[in-house]
Amino acid sequence: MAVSDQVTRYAALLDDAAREAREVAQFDTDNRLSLDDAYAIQSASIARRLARGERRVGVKMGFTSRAKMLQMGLSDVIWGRLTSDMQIEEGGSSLFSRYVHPRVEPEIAFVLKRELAGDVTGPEALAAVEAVAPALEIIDSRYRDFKFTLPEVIADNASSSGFVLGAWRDPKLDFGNLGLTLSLDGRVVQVGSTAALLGHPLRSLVAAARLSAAAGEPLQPGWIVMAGGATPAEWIRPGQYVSVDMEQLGSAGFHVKV
Ligand code: OOG
Ligand code: MG
Repeated sequence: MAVSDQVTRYAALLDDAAREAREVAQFDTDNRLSLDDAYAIQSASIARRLARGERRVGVKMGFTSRAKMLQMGLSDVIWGRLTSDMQIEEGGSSLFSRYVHPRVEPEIAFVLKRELAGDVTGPEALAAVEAVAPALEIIDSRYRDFKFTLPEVIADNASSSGFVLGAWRDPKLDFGNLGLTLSLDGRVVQVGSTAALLGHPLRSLVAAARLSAAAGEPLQPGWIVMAGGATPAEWIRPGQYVSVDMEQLGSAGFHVKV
């Protein structure tokens, strides 16, 4: 099969699976897909969402902490695309039936005030940040048993399914090593720090600027960048209240609706 046919076919498969909250079998266990093929599939699958009226709102970074690399057994930093329908209102709810087998992880998010592209330094990246916020990402791999190869998870938009943003704060606040907890129904299930993200979450933003520009989609003013899970992800169940609490930045949460 020609590569372009394969890209179209896998993009449709993963987009349909996400829309219908259905799992699919892995399709590249013999490692035929290159990373470029995988990102082409991701891009084509997101193009289908945009064609249905969703808006592009930013970027998510993956495997930026050792905790996540170890949990998933993969060690390359990856990225995915955020669209408008993925955002869950802070304090709001999200239907469990929308997902296949969702997990949640605590993150820190940036919103940009200007374009940020290519090889930038940490201070340059910081100068483009309008605000920072505590955040949660819902990851819901479309692959059976949440098992995948690196190209497969990239093709599946890095498992991204939803995100919640807490109140935006001034980025002048030193957010390089803030303690954080992830709680389910008020019970702490993970403890970590923003320093888990490549040593400093700004490094994740620097990587996002480089990778997005290389893909021809430079980070835009108003875009959100999710820096990556600071702790292992936790399974979530219907009826739970999921929250992140971050030193100085405050908290963010949502209900998993039955
Ligand atoms: C892949 C997504 C990784 C992160 O924050 O590291 C990710 C997965 O774990 O399914 O979102
Ligand atoms: Mg994540």
